[in-house]
Amino acid sequence: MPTPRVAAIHDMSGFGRCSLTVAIPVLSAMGIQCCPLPTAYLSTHTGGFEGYTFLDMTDEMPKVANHWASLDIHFDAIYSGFMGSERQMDITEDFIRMFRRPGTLVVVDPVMGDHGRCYATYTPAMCAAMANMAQQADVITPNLTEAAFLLGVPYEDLSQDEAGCRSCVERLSLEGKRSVVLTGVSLEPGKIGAACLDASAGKTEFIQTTFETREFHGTGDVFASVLTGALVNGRTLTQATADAAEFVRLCAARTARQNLRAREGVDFEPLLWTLHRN
Ligand code: PXL
Repeated sequence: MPTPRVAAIHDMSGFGRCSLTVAIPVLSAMGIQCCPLPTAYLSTHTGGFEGYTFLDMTDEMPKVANHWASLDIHFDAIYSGFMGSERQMDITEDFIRMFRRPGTLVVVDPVMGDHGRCYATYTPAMCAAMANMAQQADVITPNLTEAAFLLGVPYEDLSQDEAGCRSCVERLSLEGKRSVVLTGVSLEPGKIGAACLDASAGKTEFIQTTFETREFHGTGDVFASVLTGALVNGRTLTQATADAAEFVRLCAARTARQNLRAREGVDFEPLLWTLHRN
């Protein structure tokens, strides 16, 4: 089988383990070629650091897309995440239109915020543009905060029990047109996982694993990268969700044992081998 290829449209944060510094190694470890299309270059991510640099790469993106198109490069999946400007959502939408072929999987991680608040560099206009762009996706992977933004409802109004999550993923599926993996779902104390609505099966399932003591930055990116890789490798949405939840759990457990600060992300590198496909 030829090596699958994924276009990854995210920022590159030099320190802090998120977005491309997670997507590239994770997809590579899963036997997938990752072609990065950076949206911005930051010295660190924006969660927990002061004074980070931010180089916006919006103008570069269409040039990269045009060059790739001129080379007739095909992608098995397009996987997007953190965006640096409003226009990048339109450019990403154009990219999807340009490169989508029958069978191309489009995963949009609508990275916008966490714990009920949006990230420092996001504006309401960017959140609206993200919701618009995410309509192109086959699969979206919002956390509860991002789900509230996409639905245009206050975060406090989303009830996080099973019925609430079911209703949330159903509303986010655009009447069954796209699959939804809602992350950060905790159905009982000490557990964490996701609710996934598989649009092709028309079913919602819950995956719960042990919550490993505390939260770390970038776990959403680790989750979405493993999920994307697993889907590209032929796993079902439920299997891919379980794979992603288990890898995040392993990483969080290891990182907690090492006493690392949350802003450094999860210490995933020594665990990449567990993702290797036979
Ligand atoms: O993990 C999401 C993310 C990605 N990229 C950048 C971020 C964040 C979250 O804070 O700041 C630059």
